Amino acid sequence: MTICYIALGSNLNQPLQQLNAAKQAINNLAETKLLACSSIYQSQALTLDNEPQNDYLNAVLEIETELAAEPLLDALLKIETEQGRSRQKRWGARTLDLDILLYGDQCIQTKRLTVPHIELENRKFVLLPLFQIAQNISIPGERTLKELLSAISDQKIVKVSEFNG
Ligand code: ROI
Repeated sequence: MTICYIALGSNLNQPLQQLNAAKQAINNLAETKLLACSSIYQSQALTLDNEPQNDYLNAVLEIETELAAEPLLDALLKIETEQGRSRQKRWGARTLDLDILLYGDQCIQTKRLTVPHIELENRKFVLLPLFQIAQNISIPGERTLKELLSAISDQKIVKVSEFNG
């Protein structure tokens, strides 16, 4: 059994429903148990080119799974596809984004997967919900979550609701 943290994000096609449906789908994955979920947070889109995008809703789930990292990635990609995500441009608006943030204490570097997630330390919309459910976690090769969070305090993010769906 491995404890993993999954980030969820959506800014298209009723983001709240997208996150709720994704949570259910993750909860229903084989050999996987949902242990905890953060609240739901809203933030402005972080973009490369400042092209306007809808605000995002983001959350983080803690799961315990028997799936290895790549099969877990496949399962998450399947959920994204089933919820109507088309492969758009990088940094573009999206129906549903599911990212493996952490997979136990492993560092993984394959063609398809980088864990810890490569942008983890730059994104308050990931760090804040992660911190809510995993205050004391250590990130392989990184500083503590608290230190990472204080380094990026300029990104505005608000808690909008509990993640009950
Ligand atoms: N911006 C925010 N606020 N939340 C996201 O989940 C998110 N996801 C993305 C990009 C386009 C980088 N911006 C985001 O993929």
